[in-house]
Amino acid sequence: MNRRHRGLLVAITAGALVLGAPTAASAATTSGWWWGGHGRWQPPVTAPTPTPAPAPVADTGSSAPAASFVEDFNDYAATGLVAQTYKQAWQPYPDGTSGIYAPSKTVSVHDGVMDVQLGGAGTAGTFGTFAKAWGHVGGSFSVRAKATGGDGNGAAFMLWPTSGIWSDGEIDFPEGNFDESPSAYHHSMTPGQESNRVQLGTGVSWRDWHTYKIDWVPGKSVTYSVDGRVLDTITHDVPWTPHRFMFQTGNWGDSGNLLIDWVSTTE
Ligand SMILES: [Ca+2]
Repeated sequence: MNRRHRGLLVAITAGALVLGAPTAASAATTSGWWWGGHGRWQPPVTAPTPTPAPAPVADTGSSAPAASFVEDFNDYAATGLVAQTYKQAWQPYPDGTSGIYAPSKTVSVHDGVMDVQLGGAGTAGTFGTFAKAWGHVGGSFSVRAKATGGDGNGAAFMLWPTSGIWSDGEIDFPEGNFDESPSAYHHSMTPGQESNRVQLGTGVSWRDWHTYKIDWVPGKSVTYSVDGRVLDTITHDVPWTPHRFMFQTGNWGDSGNLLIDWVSTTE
């Protein structure tokens, strides 16, 4: 049985968090559990539809296209204050989600990077503004990241369907254990076959800085690149509905740090 099916397909409606049993947390302690292969945990929790709010002016990098959102993480934010300081850029899961995630205890911003502590609580959240983060239909999605420590843990950056319906398409990049090389995973959109996916190895290490980019043309193609080097362009199982760009880390493994220098999403 696929562990993702055994896990939590959690619907969160406005004002009501409905969370299933945290089976994934216990499953994560079993041997052989890893990020990029047969055993991943449950699909990401579907976040509540954000209340439209006046969108603050986002930080705009000079090198980015005018239509893109860029966050360089240049403003200091102590642990517990990132959601407030970066409300225009970072929409974390509520602490306690799935019994795994507690972003208010793990994430800080200093020295120009988002610093995600590993080895305690897990972290998950969506990049972008409240107004637009859940509405991506195509575009370019980039992140520059590295990790130290965290063996046995890993990260998955992904485009996840806003509908929460897995067959609307899952695009993961980069994803993998920190003590291994990250990959891209392009999932099937055939209902019941969503766990089938194409894997594209990067050949690079989490231990060094790399820039990972997804170029998504709705219904047509997804191109995966690392440091400007195209891994492949995939033209099947290409989503066409709204997605959000997010990442998650687990609450297991060694202590360490996932560092995110900047993130860019088309808006
Ligand atoms: Ca930075």
